[in-house]
Amino acid sequence: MTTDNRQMWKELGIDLESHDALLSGLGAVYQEIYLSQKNRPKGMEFFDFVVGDIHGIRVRELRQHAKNGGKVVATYCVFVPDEVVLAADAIPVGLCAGAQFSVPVGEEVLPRNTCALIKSSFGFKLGRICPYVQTSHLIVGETTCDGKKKMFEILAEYHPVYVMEVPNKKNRAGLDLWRSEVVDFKQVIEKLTGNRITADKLASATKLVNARRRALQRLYETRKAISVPISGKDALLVSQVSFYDDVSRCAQQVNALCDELEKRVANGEGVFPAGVPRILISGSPMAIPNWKLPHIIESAGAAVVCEESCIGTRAFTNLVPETDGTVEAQMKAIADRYMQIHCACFTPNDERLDDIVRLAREYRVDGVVHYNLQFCHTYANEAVKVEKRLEKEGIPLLRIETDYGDDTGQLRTRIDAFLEMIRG
Ligand code: BJ8
Repeated sequence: MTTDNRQMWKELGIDLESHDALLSGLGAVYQEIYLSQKNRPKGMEFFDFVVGDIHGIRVRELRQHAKNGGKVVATYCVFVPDEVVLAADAIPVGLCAGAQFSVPVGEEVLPRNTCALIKSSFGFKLGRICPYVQTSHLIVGETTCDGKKKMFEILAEYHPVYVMEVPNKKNRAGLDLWRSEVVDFKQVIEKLTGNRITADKLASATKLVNARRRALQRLYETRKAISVPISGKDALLVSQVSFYDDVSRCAQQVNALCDELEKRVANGEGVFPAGVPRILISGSPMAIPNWKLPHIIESAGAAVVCEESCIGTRAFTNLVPETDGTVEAQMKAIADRYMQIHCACFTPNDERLDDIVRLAREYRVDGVVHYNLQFCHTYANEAVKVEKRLEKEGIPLLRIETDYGDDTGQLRTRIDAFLEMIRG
């Protein structure tokens, strides 16, 4: 940790003592979970570097952007369209909310029976522990689940917040509402930045974000191979980093990693012993540094080959059509692409069940682990339907409900039993 970083954090109003504790804990966990893996792709070095300097270089880049008059827009959900932010020369940053460290801080204000993701994100702001939040000019929330939607009202007492209304139904009225929300969001961003969003700017931003989506699609494609060329933990990390790294650099680095992975696939070179059970994780997002479940699954001798999650397939499935049409036509295309994200906040949401079955087949999985953050009622209730559907399809399922606390022993026992059942 450099003196320069400390000075920067101080200027951002970071609580240095808490922040030191967060980073030193993170370093030890990363060593144990990530750096101890064998035969990692060389392309992961970039992502190790990014995490190793998680609150350094990238924050410095954002600060420089702000010093040059640019704006930083922080988000918590894959519904917030990055294209609109980028088209106004602002930088979107997906905030992490996966650390137990900030949960007790969040609980000082929020009810304890709130999901860990919400408490963690709120705690980062309240405790002044996250330099990304501190660097941002605006946090964009959404009305996806009740917990988040009400948390944003409280968060607005501490930071500028704008909330987008995400409809509950995917019908015509829902789509119309969402299209108008995206147009309103454009106006908010134009006002924030003082920049007009033109058709050319939107078209370039769309190409940029699509390039990142394509790179992530390519990464996930390699995981369908019989010999899986990358661990689930590493693939998850790449997805996590893609939320806050520079969009173009991230796409380049993911593509460089894919060049290597595709060679591995061609040579039949995998990171797991032949015949290990293949697992699809489905459910709530795993924000950085939430690596608990994939670590337990892979330590138990299975391979996580896909995540049906917003830090996974939901983030990159479906591109925005690239056209040089009018601003209105492009905005409509952007809005329509985002309405294809099958979050459990929608009712009904049968498309998500179809996705899980499709992904299970495409990635040739032996079982699905449904991951549910405790107190997340939308995913918990939807898990009932997931269970029925997978039973009908003959796909084994294990439902896990957990938070960011240390229940590793208990989870390990359940995962071991599930894998034992799969192995027959
Ligand atoms: S589009 S999944 S990123 S809302 S886990 S905070 S739902 S109580 S995160 Fe999500 Fe957007 Fe949907 Fe994806 Fe609420 Fe549940 Fe907590 Fe959640």
